[in-house]
Parts: sequence; structure tokens; C-alpha cells
Amino acid sequence: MSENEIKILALLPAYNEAAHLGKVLEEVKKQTADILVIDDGSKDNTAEIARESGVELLSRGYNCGKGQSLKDGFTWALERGYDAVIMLDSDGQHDPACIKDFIAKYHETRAPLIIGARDYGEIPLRRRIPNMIGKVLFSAAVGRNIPDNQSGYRMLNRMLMDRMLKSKESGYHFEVEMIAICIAEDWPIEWIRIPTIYGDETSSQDPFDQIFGFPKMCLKARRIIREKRQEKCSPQK
Ligand SMILES: Nc1nc2c(ncn2[C@@H]2O[C@H](COP(=O)(O)OP(=O)(O)OP(=O)(O)O)[C@@H](O)[C@H]2O)c(=O)[nH]1
Ligand SMILES: [Mg+2]
Repeated sequence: MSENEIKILALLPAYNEAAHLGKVLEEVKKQTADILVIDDGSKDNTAEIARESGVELLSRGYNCGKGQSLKDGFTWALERGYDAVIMLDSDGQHDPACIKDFIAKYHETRAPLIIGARDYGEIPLRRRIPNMIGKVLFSAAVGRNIPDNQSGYRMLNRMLMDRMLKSKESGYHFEVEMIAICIAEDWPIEWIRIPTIYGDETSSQDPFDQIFGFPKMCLKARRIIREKRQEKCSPQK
């Protein structure tokens, strides 16, 4: 392996994605051979599809949430010596061809977190409204413009994976908290543009949690950043 080469794992959380996973994996395989699917108690044959396509699979019989699945994936990657993971959704909303753009950005910046940002103007209206509100709320909470806090297409290095194992978030807020942790730790976040893709997929997001849970998560993000700043400014002993 040359000095510039890094060991990367593509990590795909999947919950009831039998309709899309096979096609997504076909495309991911064109980009990298190291692929892990985390099936999380899917009621369809998501796990069988992953198994048949010959990729690595973690599968449990009950659902623990996207965040918990990502933590399981990070542990798996850390134990096997991966330098970084690229996490992407299994529902076809993330074009695997962008994997090379993440890797190029990583070589250029070495940022612990690189996020694929969508053009919100291209998101269908029913999803654009909550996303736009969430973007304004979260950016205000963390004190800087965060173009896409909901995007699950991301690249993380080992340091950040290790830090995220301490998170108590097990659902979708795990990815939102990840941004707050990077800001609190003063770890750079880089962005790449990714295409905005919506098809016939159904969302597993709970609208109730989006309305009431997200503002709570914004307050938590603010608290994480404030507490870290206070810790850094406390008198030296
Ligand atoms: N392992 C695991 N994966 C999940 C879980 N919930 C969702 N996912 C996966 O996480 C990805 C994103 O889930 P979606 O429900 O599409 O959420 P989203 O993309 O933020 O929402 P939309 O914009 O409405 O599609 C998909 O690949 C899902 O299969 C879960 O509980 N466990
Ligand atoms: Mg989706």
C-alpha cells in the first residue's frame, strides 16, 4: 500500500431496503471491495440480498436504530484497522459514484468529517420544508452555517469513529450530534456537493420525532459545544 493509500470501508445501514439494496451494492462494488451492510431487524429480505451479493453483513433480529447500527459498523471498522469509513444510505438516495469524490477530498484536507451536501432546492417539497427548518434551527444552535445536517452520506476518520462510540444517540439524531461534536472539539468539517436523488423509497423517519425531537437535539448540540468550551476555559491546575 502506498503512503497515499488509505484503507476505507463502505458502510451501509439498511432497514427494510430489499427493493433497493441489490442495485445499490452493485454500484458500490464498482468503487470499493470493502463493504459492510448493517441490517437491523428488517422484516423483508434485506439480509438475504446482502448475503447473496457477497458483502460483509451484520444482522440482528430486532431493530436498534440507525445510530446504533452505525456505531456497530464503526466498532467493526476500528477492530479491522480501517483508516476511514464512508457511510451511505441503502435506499438509492446516495450515488455510490461519489465515493471517489469523498476520497479525493480526504486526501486534499484530511478532515475527520466530510459530508455530502444536497441542493435543498432540488428536494421534493414534503421533505424540503422540514429540512429547511431543520437547517436554520441547527445552524443557529451551533453558530455556523451547516448546509445539510440530515445527509447520511459521510466520510469519517478513526478519531471521529472512536469518539462517536461514546454517543448515547441510537437513532437519526446520532448523525446530527456528530456535527456538534466536531464543532465542540474544533475538528474541521469539509463538504462536497452530492446529487439530490428521490425516487419511490419510503422514509423510516418518524414525523413526530422530526417535529418535537429535532428542536431538542438542537438544544443538546448547543449544550455539547458550550460545555466543551467551558471545559477548555476552566483554570489550569
Ligand atoms: N440499520 C438501520 N438502518 C436504518 C434504520 N432506519 C433507517 N435506516 C437506513 O438508513 C438510511 C436512511 O433512512 P431513511 O428512512 O431513508 O431516512 P432519510 O434518508 O434521512 O429520510 P428520507 O429523506 O425521507 O429518505 C436507509 O438506508 C435506511 O435503510 C434503522 O433503524 N437501522
Ligand atoms: Mg432516505
